Amino acid sequence: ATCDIGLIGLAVMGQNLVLNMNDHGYKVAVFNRTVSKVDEFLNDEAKGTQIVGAHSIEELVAQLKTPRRVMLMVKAGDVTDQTIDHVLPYLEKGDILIDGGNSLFTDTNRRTKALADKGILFIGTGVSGGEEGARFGPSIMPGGSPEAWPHVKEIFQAISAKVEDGTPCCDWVGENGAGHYVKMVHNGIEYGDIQLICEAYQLLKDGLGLSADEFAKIFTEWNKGELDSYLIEISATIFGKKDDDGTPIVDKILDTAGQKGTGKWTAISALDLGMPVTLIGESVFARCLSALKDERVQASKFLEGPKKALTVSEKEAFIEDVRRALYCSKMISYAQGYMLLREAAKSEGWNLNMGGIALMWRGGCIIRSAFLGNIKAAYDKNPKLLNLLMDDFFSSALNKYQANWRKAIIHAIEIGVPMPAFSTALSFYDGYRTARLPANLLQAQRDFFGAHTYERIDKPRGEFFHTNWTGRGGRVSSSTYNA
Ligand code: NBP
Repeated sequence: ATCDIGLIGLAVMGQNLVLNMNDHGYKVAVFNRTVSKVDEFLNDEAKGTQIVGAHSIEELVAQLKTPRRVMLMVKAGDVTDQTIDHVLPYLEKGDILIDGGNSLFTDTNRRTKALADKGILFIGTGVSGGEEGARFGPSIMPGGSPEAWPHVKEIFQAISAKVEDGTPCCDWVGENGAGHYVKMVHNGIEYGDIQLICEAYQLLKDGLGLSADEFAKIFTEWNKGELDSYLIEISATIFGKKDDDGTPIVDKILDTAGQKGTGKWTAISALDLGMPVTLIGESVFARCLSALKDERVQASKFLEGPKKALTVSEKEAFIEDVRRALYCSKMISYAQGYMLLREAAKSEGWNLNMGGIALMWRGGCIIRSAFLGNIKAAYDKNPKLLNLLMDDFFSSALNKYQANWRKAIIHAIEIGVPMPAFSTALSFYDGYRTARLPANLLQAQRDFFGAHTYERIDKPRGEFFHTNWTGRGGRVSSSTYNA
């Protein structure tokens, strides 16, 4: 047995990770359910490498040095469970099984425990960066059995992306499903970033009538400043790409969005934990609305927008308003994502390193950006930071740009452009900085119709009161638990 690691699942992610490991001097054995893909891979992309093909799981495992390391890059869900069941009979106590797919963190919690009972060390890891990341340096977010980490640390950090100073975008995240949780929130934030960019695009397109070529220039400029990021960069390239007939390809793409579930999982987790992660939620719903294409086309014939199209007098100034509004909304989205991480860590007993997570996302992955360096700096300055928005860098940027932010959204409302993510970000900002919200009235209503009781500002917290609002009710109140 001479191989350093075995990998099962030769689709786009698996193949590229294997080639990446090979580049870094690791000898990899590979297997795929459809076995013909193993030979195709060896005769094509992997030709001339030291990669070893296997035609069965037994053959794959027999190639591995002990303790054996087997990584799965297969479809998440039942397929991952089935594949684990197929590998298990060939493993021994102390071997390491790694799931690099987009698994739901609760599945990873379950698998880590079940495999630990069998003496197998399990890692559930997020791998981000798509095809190119996998090939040349992804962001890798591993969690699971802490004893497994020393066995994979070297190889994972070797193949991962690196930030400018050479630090790998891969470090231990935490126990059980922590790695997959962080990857899920990463994907949720990715949904948010994408939605924000799309809203900025529509506002400028409908508000100023800009062409794809003008967008290519604007996004190239934006990518040089505070918004410097992979998604802004690829958007600039997308706007510049022409179809065979010389017209921009972006203008020909059908406006219905797909999704594979990680944004939805993030929103569900936020609801479960009671965290107001509104921007990711709106981004998921925006994709759902986009998918109702036929219905929207029909509705467009019935429902009117504002009568007059407002014109923008200062074109350049308005583009700058939108840029600043995008930046402010993005700060809110990351603050919300970090609130969710903080709450999940509390609920799952994970000791998440918030600055370390920003560093892992700094390179290799889809949300990589200069901005993540500012998040890292905020947590370096104060590892116990309650909320990103309370860091000087973020609060002063919001204070400086909020007038532009409001102006952009007001204009969108006036001309009838939907801005769910921009506006929920601003509403969150205004809610979060409001010391007294109207929930006093809400509690009164709940007490009125359901005797749900309320606390008073002139009495200690935790003391509950009921008012007989109509003079007709009894003296019995409902219990005060929060569901
Ligand atoms: P897919 O998610 O399309 O998975 C394809 C692999 O799963 C193939 O090897 C396929 O084998 C195997 N598979 C399937 Br499908 N059903 C199987 C079954 N019943 N038993 C055994 N194997 C089965 O590939 P991918 O896009 O490379 O993604 C791999 C993992 O990485 C997924 O969990 C994905 O969510 C995650 N991920 C993907 C990306 C991305 O950008 N694509 C990024 C980050 C993470 P076959 O060849 O025999 O059909």
